[in-house]
Amino acid sequence: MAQISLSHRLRRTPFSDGVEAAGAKAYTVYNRMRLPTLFESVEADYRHLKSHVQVWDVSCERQVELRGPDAARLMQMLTPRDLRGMLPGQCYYVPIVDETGGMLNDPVAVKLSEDRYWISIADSDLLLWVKGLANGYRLDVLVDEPDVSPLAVQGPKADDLMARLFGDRVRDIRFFRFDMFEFEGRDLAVARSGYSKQGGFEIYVEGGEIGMPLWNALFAAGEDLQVRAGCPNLIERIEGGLLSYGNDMTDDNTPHECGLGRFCNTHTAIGCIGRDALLRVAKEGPVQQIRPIAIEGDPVPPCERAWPAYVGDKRVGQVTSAAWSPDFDTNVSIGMLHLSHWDPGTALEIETPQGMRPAIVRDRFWI
Ligand code: THG
Repeated sequence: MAQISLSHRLRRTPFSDGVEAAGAKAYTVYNRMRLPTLFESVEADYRHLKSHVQVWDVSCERQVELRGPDAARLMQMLTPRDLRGMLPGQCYYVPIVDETGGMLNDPVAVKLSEDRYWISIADSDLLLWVKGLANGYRLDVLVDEPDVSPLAVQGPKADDLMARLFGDRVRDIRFFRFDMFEFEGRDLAVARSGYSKQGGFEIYVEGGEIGMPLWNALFAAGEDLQVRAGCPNLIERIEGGLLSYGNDMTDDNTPHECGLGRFCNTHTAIGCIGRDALLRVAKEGPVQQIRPIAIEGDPVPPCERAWPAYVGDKRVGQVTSAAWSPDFDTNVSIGMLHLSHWDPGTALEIETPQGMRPAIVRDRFWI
């Protein structure tokens, strides 16, 4: 295929100089910002991520900041997850839904204080929806996109690398919690989270100027740990069942269809914009849902468009993410299947660009 042309509109990040020097071979565009997708090869990057430690420029996970007396009220309007128990220092994975109960985004919410949140967004223009609500409801809250760029440190040696830079206290951060750590005189939020199942941290880098100094300090500290530049890895995230907004789900899907029902408390999330719509559809239950699907045969090509799933002549769903897994010796994939055909063990045929492939619905992801 031809290349995608670069321009100022496809925003650089505070770490772009480091990413380029490290030899990124391909990028995608996410929230109008560059996100590297490949360094050595998807398989080599995968093996390294599962064995060592990587530093990821995930600046494209932009923050929507809510600040002011109505910040908590606005935050609860956005999501069917009950936020009453959320404390400063916690991160919550939160489905964001519109008035029909359709998914607008699946971000990580970060509670900085009682009147201040960051919403660390997936790839959709959530800022516009949130500003619209804040203004339409005349809420006393500031909504903007601050100069904050997440840098992820992921992999089995992430604790060791981070401890060298920030001290042993980073080891005490619990999953989906954050604490403040100093770097070059700045206080940065460091959370135990990230878009992989290998463990690790996300540093919310506030102030683009310290981006490259921090990047360089991580690589200097981790030479003997074989630290490398990396990025969210397609194979690893499918194995782990981490969903990708825009690929695996859109605003046509409810959180329940996405398998995110465990992050919804629709009955008690009073104030959520999509609450009534979700209560209506919850009565019936979803008629389609995300499922892990193993696709047999040789490695499949990248899933650039949804691949229809069939049982006989009947279309029963679609596959939206797929990759060859060296560790599981099969093609791992994520699909959306109709309830008549979503049971584990169901045999399907997937229409790939290389023809029909037999496939089997699994009972869980590959973790
Ligand atoms: N970190 C931060 N921001 C993000 C992402 C991230 N924004 C974009 C994108 N990723 C949002 N999507 C997800 C998807 C999955 C998870 C986080 C963000 C995730 N899920 C855990 C899981 O499924 O195992 C569990 C979450 C939980 O138990 O609460 O981590 O990665 N800052």
